[in-house]
Amino acid sequence: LTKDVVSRRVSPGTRRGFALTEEYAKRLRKSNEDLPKITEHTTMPNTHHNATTLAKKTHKVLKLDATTVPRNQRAPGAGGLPVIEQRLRGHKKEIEAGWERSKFNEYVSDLVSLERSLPDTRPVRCHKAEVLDSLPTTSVIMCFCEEAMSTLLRSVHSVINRSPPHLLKEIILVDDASTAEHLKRDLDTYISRFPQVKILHLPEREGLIRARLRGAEIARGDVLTFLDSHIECNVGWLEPLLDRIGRNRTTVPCPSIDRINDNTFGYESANENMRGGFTWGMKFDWVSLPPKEDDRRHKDIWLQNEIIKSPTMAGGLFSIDRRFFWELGGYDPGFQIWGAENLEISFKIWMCGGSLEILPCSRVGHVFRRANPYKFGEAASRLTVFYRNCIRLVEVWLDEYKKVGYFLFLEPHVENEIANAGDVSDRKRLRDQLGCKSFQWYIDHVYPELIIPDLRAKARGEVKNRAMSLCVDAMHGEKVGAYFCHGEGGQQSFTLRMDDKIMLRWFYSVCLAAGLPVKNHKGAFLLTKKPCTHPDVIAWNHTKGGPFVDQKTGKCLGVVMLTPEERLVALRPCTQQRVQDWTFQNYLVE
Ligand code: LR7
Ligand code: MN
Repeated sequence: LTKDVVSRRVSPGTRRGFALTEEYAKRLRKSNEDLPKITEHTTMPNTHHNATTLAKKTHKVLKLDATTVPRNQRAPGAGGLPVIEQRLRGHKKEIEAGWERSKFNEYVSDLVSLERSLPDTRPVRCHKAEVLDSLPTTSVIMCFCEEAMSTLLRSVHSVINRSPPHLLKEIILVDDASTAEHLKRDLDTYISRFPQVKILHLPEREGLIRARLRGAEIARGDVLTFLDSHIECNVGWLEPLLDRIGRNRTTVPCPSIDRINDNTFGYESANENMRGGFTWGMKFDWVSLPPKEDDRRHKDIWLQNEIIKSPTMAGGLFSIDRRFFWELGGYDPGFQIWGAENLEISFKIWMCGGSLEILPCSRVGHVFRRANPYKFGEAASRLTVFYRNCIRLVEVWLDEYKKVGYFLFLEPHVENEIANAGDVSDRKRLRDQLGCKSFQWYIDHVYPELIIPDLRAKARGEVKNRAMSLCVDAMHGEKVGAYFCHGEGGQQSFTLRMDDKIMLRWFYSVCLAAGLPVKNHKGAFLLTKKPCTHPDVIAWNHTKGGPFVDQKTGKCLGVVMLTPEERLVALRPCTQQRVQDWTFQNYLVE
């Protein structure tokens, strides 16, 4: 191996990289000497493009370097730069087809080298950090379903090129029964040149959660590192992760997730002052650091192993001690296709004796997609799959808070889906056996900033005018309408709070308020939406099935017809007629 190859196949020690101890540097050199020689091959193998277009599109092979300076600065995407529009001219059809197939700009991805250089996005202070001389090894597990060839291979190359060989036990690719032809033979041929890469073609679609379990079952590294199949590992990404586990086997570190632009494939640095939270709809959410944490980070700019303790993880990218993963029972194998496993493992890690961290000194880019390139199956939609997974999660881990989860987002679907979510008694038993702490403990100690909505209310659900067969509809924008009742909740779902204000849905802290006078309707005022603490918010007198009377003006909730299409709700002089009577779907206090 030439010196050049060695230097580009290891990751740390570059400008901002962490400090190398002599012992660690020795191990690294040794592991590089043991490397089998690989052939340079960084262009796209022939997949759905015919040979001529491929020849036109592939540029000179880019020699990868792990520093900030690309070798061929003009290659598309080199150095993590966005691919410029000029390159796209005259390719509209192919570009559209690529979006359709992969839900990102696959045409652009195909232009970018499979081994491009990236900007080093680690904070400068990372160079003060040191890692243990002796680190655990890792198996990298990457599941994919209908992934574009170029993103998949770029992911694989980035792992091979930027992981010290002695730490990378193997890469396990799990093909979750993709139907695309190129993900079978072509892929097998391509990766056969890499002895450390194994591929598992699942005969049946398992979904990402069980696919990960299949990969984890055959993994032999000390640590499991899970990655999505459209990522790029940046320089020095691996050592900080393994270092945290080497120091404490119950620590579960995640890299900071940079963004690979889904249109231009530009590599964009992540905002560091964020960590993982969640919504009561059981969705992962980025939240800003609480002031105390933020302060600590700003004051202590030379902080050595800089870490952010995080209540949850996004789900796709993390390392975990292999034995610890199985002690925790892996993932719930009852989870289908996509979703909720990220919160399950987050809650479980914290509640059952571990801890979860984000490491700003470890960077991995991810292509955020707005839609999925794979199907959700015949029986259920994307949403029902997600609901059922949420039900399993909530039943097993949320204790008395499960009511909050159910009420807030899953209604009105929850009733229908509970029966479809499957049996969770095994998972509950597992939690008991592990002796995990309560969800209350998790909130108190890990996520005290979490806002817990007040579940008490006088009434909930749609607000129906029986005489006119209309429902109050929050719509979008300023106005509040009266529409036919669709029964789907959403914008027609309200809460009559204990303070007599009508709030949108269950949680938004937005209430119905008095707005502008209505032209040509004497004494009528439109309704609008304001934060529930705003002085224009209306408190109502109401008894079941009767009128809503504004406590301040004595006016009643009514309907004005502005045009035959536009019906809005308004405050109007009371008439004692049935057209001003309203019924909430559920009255909770008599
Ligand atoms: O049926 C499937 N089989 C699969 O193998 C469906 C998906 N997959 C693969 C897929 O090819 C991909 O590699 O599983 C991986 C994740 O699927 P994505 O990329 O469609 O998911 P996502 O990136 O939109 O969603 C995030 O939340 C998911 C919840 O189940 C997973 O935890 C994803 O790993 C997770 N991704 C990340 O955390 C990356 C950072 C995103 C953020 C924030
Ligand atoms: Mn993803």
